[in-house]
Amino acid sequence: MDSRETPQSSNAAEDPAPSTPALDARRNALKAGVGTALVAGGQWEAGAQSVAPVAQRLSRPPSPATRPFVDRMSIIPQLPSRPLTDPAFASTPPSKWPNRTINPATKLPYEGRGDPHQFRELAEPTVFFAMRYGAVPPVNIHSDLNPQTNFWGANLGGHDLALDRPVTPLPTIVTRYSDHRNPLDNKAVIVRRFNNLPTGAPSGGFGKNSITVHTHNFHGGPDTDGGPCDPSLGASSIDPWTQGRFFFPGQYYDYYYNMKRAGFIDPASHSKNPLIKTTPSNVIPRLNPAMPHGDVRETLGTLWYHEHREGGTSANIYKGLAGFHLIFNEYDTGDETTGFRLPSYPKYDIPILITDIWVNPSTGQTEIDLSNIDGHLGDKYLVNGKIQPHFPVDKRRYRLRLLNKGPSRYQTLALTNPANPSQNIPFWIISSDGNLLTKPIQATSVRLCPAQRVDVIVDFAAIAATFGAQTLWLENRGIHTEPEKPTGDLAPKGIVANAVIEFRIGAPVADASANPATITSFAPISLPPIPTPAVTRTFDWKTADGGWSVNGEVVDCLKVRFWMKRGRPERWIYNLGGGWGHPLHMHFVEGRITRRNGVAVPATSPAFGRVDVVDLYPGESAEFIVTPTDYVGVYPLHCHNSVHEDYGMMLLFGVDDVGDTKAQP
Ligand SMILES: [Cu+2]
Repeated sequence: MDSRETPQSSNAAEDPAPSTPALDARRNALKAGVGTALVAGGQWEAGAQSVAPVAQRLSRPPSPATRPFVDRMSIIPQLPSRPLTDPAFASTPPSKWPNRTINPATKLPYEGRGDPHQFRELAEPTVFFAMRYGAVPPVNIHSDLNPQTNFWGANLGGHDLALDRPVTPLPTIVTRYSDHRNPLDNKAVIVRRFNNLPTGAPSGGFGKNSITVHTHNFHGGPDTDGGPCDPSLGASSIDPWTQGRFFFPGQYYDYYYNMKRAGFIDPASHSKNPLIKTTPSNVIPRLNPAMPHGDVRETLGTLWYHEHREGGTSANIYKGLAGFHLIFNEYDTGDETTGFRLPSYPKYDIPILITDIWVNPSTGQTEIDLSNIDGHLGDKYLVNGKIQPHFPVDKRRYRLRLLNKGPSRYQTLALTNPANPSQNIPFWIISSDGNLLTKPIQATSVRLCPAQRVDVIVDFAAIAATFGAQTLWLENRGIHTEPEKPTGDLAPKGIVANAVIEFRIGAPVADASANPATITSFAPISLPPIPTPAVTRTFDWKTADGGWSVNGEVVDCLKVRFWMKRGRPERWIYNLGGGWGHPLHMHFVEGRITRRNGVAVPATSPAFGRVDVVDLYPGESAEFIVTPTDYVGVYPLHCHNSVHEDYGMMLLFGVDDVGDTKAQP
């Protein structure tokens, strides 16, 4: 047999990576079901408030010194679409049902997917992308450091990885919604992802080569959601409830995006008989006659996609397996001369992926400390693959799409004129987690916890004129020194170590984009009314003995903790115990935060918008209103400090036509 492992054969074969003993012990305990037994015995509640001693947390030496703003920020390449005659598809065209034929070379099915694409008969794909995941060749992240060898990425879909080499951040996927004014329009998409990751021990000792890709937060079926679980570990039987989500080296996985907004299924087609279990295989595919492409108010714009396998997400994202997925539409067109006239993509609409890394001074390589279950904090900002880069800008308006990749750091971002840090420099917030607000809101700072996105409009011409700035820092003022929580305090402005990017303002150029001050509404993309919830559930996010829990239980990939009913609104109460911060992410549904710490969120706040991450600081609580629509199946709810997620802070919930009313799932 070849060097790669057959995943069905044993647990040991699943993970060729020798990871840290602490993580393995934790995962083995989870796999052995120890967690459930301990819950039954009440041991989780007795757990210590902190499982990692402070000395251990602080024991890492700092990264090597690097000069700020030496390297230029990269623009992330865009993934090209491909014809079906491309080698990526020619021998096995994408189909609704997965290709479970056994590949003699790997002894595995050609495709990792277990489920058929839900509702695919309503919109057969018309646009095709491919990408191949693999190791990134040695790459320069700063001129003062040696080339880095621990990153994984994906290429632009070319057949030959030696010619079309993997990059990180992953290529930007750009798609469009089907035009909601034209029932016959169809822009449905397939992204075929090949796993060409190395089969030996991973570089740097971290990373898992069995992967699943979540597009955060596309409204898609469980087959395409990139869920974290695969209890079957590649078994060849097809069962709609297997949660078979992984694809292994040598396999591919077809992800299907129908490019409709939420609300495209006719509620009258929901099953009315509670005795008939609604599964992905027996849902009735019938379009909503009132809105066959869904509800325009459910439009998303800035999404990102990332690896999400249970017990390995933090290492795999840290290793580079994350990128942007942008969706344009009839109004947010990507062209500043049409629609809302937001700055044109790609020249003046810039996706910016921010993360913080640690470079081990003894190896010179980017590494992650997985022994600390509280999280991982780096001491260098890595922005589109460069440490503390500079970026030349024209003297005009830009749309910056900011993503905090995590794994653990909460950010509070502001613009600083290094020549005069006392100035408060305004910009415009236009979206929260990829959802346009009702209109642009002016601000001088924005909070961004792990996995959150914000689109901002920065008018470099106005800032240069008003404040005399020639350069401008995007600066993180949030103080976050212990991985499990931010302090909530702000550092003074103008500290160079806190600078994420230095913008260098150049000459004025033509600008046809709208002045955000004159945009009074993003209608018809607008906020739907907040529905009256029919069910209330409470979720306590807290420590458990040796890990992190939701309501005292760690994740169990064989257990669906509660069931939502399609179309029925729910109120979720999130409580944080102890002194921890948790960014809480629900797949598949955009929700509304109606109250924070008992206080109603005002309609004038950016936090009034639709979100998929609830950014809770230590001791906070929130009320979150969510309504599942269209798809049935199983999805995760989890903390997006991905180290917490890997150590158990996740659950699976289901959506069907019956639902339950468990108050504390
Ligand atoms: Cu957490």
